[in-house]
Amino acid sequence: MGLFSKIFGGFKRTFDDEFYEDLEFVLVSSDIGMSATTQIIEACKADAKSKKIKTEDEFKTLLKEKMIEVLNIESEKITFPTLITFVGVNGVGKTTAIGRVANYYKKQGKKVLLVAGDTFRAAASEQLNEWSKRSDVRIVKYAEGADPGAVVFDGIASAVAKHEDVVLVDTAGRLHNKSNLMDELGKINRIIDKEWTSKGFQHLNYLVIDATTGQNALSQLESFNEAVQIDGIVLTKMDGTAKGGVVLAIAKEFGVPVKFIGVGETKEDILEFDAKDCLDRIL
Ligand SMILES: Nc1nc2c(ncn2[C@@H]2O[C@H](COP(=O)(O)OP(=O)(O)OP(=O)(O)O)[C@@H](O)[C@H]2O)c(=O)[nH]1
Ligand SMILES: [Mg+2]
Repeated sequence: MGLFSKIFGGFKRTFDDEFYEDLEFVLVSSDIGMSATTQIIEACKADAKSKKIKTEDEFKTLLKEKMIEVLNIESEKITFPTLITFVGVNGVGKTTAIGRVANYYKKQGKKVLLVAGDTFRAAASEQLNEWSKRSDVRIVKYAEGADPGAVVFDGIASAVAKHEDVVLVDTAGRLHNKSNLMDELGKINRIIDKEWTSKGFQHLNYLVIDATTGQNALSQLESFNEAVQIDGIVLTKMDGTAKGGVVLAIAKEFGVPVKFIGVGETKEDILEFDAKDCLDRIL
């Protein structure tokens, strides 16, 4: 059920204390978090009074406006050439996101290179290879079990030599244990700093989050933030029954913006983040 129908439930409501208590409950149980919920409710209360809001539709418009304010946070603009590392727990959609983001930039006329930094599973680089064909972009990959640092090193050398605009690095979502995974990401980042960022080029880390995850996305962000600085979120699986309300909590509590949303499995199914469109999906 959508958030609005949970709040209004088909009844005609007056905007009194009881209404705001219900609203708070619905927002918090939609993973929006206490802090963002409080901000949204206080802003709604103030405006509902000053703007003399009477109808459900007027209130919905107001609520959406206040939620957009939470989501619209300043973020670093892409400057080319750029290298983006995609991190996240296993199965969230990192590899699929890279394949689709590759198509997105390719269509903008950019030269895109994929780097298969997930050498943990044999199928991982093969899966990325399929995406390189589908989106018609180059790939640098090694055999299973190779050192991911070495793949990234070679990927960067190749990107610099061929003047690529966008370098997208896939990483493993699962290793033997969590500290292994974080150590590996730290190592990849040090290589990127030395070989890429030192040349004055941009490097961003995107955390891929499955929209069906809910609150757990916050602890994923905390864990990955310990190893690397997370610059943006890719919110996948927004086409299903996903709610994705947690991105408001992430924006409010961590100041990390959403960059892309995944809305399916074909190469076209990735959208550049737009707060209004994203909220329409959440609501
Ligand atoms: N419906 C839908 N499915 C998606 C979306 N993004 C990814 N998937 C599916 O989710 C599954 C996992 O995607 P992957 O890209 O392999 O995930 P991953 O994070 O690379 O997984 P690991 O490499 O195992 O860590 C695949 O079946 C994808 O097709 C999306 O936006 N919508
Ligand atoms: Mg993968």
